[in-house]
Amino acid sequence: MQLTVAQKIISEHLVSGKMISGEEIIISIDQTLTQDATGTMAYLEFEALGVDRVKTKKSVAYIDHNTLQAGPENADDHLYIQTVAKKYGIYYSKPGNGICHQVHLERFAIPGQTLLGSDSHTSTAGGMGMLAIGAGGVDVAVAMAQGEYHFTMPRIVKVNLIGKLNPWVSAKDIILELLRRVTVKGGVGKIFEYTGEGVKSLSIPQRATITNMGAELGATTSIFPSDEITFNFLKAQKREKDFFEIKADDGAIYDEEIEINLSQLEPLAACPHSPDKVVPVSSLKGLKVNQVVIGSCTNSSYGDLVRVARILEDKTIAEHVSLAVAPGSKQVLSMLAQNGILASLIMSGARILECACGPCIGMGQSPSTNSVSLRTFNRNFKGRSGTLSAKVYLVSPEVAAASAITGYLTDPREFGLKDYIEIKMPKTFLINDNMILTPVNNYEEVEIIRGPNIKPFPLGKPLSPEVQGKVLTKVGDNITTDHIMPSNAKLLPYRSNIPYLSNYCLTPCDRDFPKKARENRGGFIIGGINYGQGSSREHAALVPLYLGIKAVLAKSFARIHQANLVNNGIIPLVFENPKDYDDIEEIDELLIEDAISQVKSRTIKLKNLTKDKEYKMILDITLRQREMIIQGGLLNLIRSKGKGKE
Ligand code: MIC
Ligand code: SF4
Repeated sequence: MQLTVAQKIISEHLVSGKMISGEEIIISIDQTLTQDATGTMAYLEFEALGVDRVKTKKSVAYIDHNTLQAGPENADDHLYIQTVAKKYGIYYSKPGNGICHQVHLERFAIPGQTLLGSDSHTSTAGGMGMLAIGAGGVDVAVAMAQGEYHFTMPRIVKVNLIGKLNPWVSAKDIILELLRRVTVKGGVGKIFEYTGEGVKSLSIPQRATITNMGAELGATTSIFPSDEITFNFLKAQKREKDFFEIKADDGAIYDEEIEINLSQLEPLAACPHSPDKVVPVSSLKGLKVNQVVIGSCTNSSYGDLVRVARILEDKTIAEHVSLAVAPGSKQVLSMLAQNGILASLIMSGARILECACGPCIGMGQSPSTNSVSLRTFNRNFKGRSGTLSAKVYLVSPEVAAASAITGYLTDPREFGLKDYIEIKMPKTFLINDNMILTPVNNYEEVEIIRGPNIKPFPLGKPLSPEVQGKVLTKVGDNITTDHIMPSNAKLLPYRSNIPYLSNYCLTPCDRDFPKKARENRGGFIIGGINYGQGSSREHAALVPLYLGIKAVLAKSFARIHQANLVNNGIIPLVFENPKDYDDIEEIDELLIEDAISQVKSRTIKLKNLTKDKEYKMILDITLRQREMIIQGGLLNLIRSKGKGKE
């Protein structure tokens, strides 16, 4: 049978199930990654599974999110992760070494292998031809303990790239174009697989920009074939032995097909407050810009920053602009420093930040009130920058750099640089893995250090026969995990402290939500379309669990969030008739009778006691997930079946 790249990798790793879209499958996981904002929970959950060592070929713990240390909390979390990593055979990438996805691409990603990461942008490694999936912390904990991952076989979308990018049009514009067409909910349940003659013209970091932002489509993952460009990248990283060629068979069958003609693209921008509100940069001409930030796991590679530096060379940023640059990794920053290019950035007025997520997750550099911020990042959700009134536009590094100079949103084709700046991939990157601590043999002697900020995580309870409670809040479409569990410099230090975080749950939508949840001892949340889009943060389920949320009723769910709810024993119900959404109001009293037998079926009867009505709700989850709901979550399910096993 002729197979696509994704199907080849899945079939090679298939432990059970059939590779038919919509069927539950189990695949073996070769590698895992965690970062520090999700890592503390993931490792607490891993410890609860009671195994001695990770079962993967390679697991890596990165510190890249919570690097502003305004108190001991973040440093305590880092120390916990460092010691837990040492104890269980996990590589540890120290703070300063770079953003997990950039470093993973450089030093660990392997074509043809599988990667599960507790971060939604884990798909970045798809640029290397790896099947790389973002998931909640407990799924990653289980993958480390058992070497496996359960998920629903996605539909495979062929993205046929034809033509070649014109000068000043960038890989970012390819994925922005796809977001414009498909939207932030259009990728749910799908893998985007890139093919066509256009693939050859894209470097690995460019491919990784595209697979990275596949997360914004809501996709399960995105993947490129591996070819001689992949080989050359690996060779330049002195990892040619990791190369494995993988391409789709002629005649492979895809579920859907999209074509993008690269030659017809122009510089694009995603407008506030969603990555799919995409328009041509030329249509925003004259927009005054107050801040420009270049970096994040989407656009902080060596090539990206060299081009930025060349645009900024011998120029000064506009008087009213603040420019910040966060290189993606120590490798990128040290290469810029070594060849002197860093000086062009500094001389132009750029504020050089450490190699970390930084402003992307609101860790510093919040823009001023009502200002316009251009960012090369992947998300521009309202308030994510740390400034609620800021208007954040997502653009390519080229647009960002040109605009920093002019002070207005600028199409780089009109910036006045005569020639396009071609960047050649270096023959060899500067390689020094001294910030990656490797697993040790004498792990029995390692003592895990837990600071006072690390609190136990809430554990779901077995499902009660009657699920009853009030509607605590009703929110609209496309609610992000940044709404459900906001993250910023003030809250991120408490990622291992669920009781503290619970004071902020859903507050961007409903300031009184935590109070109402406490007063009513939990209840129900009502959401619209694509509820829980965005990050993989499990906290968006753990915190509602802590507040006693029993079920979320929505028009549809984002993939990772739905899995996180189920993993924590919260029932994700979809309105069979979306009009019922309009009928339910806050404070209505809802009841699921005979819940244990009802969750075994696809349709659930939900009573509105206040209005004396009954709604049909769909519970579209797998058999194993139904068991999870009954047992009160994944950890309880595993425990019920014996240590570390299912
Ligand atoms: C994000 O970009 O929102 C994050 C922060 O990287 C999250 C993970 C988290 O919330 O810790 C993600 O994308 O999964
Ligand atoms: Fe970090 Fe931003 Fe990438 Fe998330 S999207 S991993 S916060 S750089």
